[in-house]
Amino acid sequence: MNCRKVFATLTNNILHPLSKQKENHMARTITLLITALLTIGLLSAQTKQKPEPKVTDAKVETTVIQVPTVVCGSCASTITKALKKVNGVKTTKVDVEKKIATVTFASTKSTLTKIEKAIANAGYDANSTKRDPAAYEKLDACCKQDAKE
Ligand SMILES: [Cu+2]
Repeated sequence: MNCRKVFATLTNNILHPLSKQKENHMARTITLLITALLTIGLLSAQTKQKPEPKVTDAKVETTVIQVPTVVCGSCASTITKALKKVNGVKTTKVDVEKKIATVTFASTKSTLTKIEKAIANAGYDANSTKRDPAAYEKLDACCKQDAKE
């Protein structure tokens, strides 16, 4: 761009501020368009990445374990604490009334057998897995009521 052109443009802008506004407007529109395109690009890239975690989610299993020797809230918290230490276990919910433990776990990291074993090692029967007698002995007196009956 030579001096003359620059001068002409400047003069034009001074004389016709409207055209400058138009230019500004266009520049803004272009910026907005680019931003929009970039956003769409980023969003679609994220959408493409999403299926991966979904695959992992699909491997989360829910199991309902019979825990017939559970008698109180203390039992429930003992089991919950024990299961928290099991690799792959996501959630644990012990229902004292129904005597069941609902456990969600990543099947890639854990198995039902491992979960049953963890409950048994905490002193409670889990499905057909019998409790560890030594662990049972260490439980609070209130948690041993099933043996007295
Ligand atoms: Cu108890």
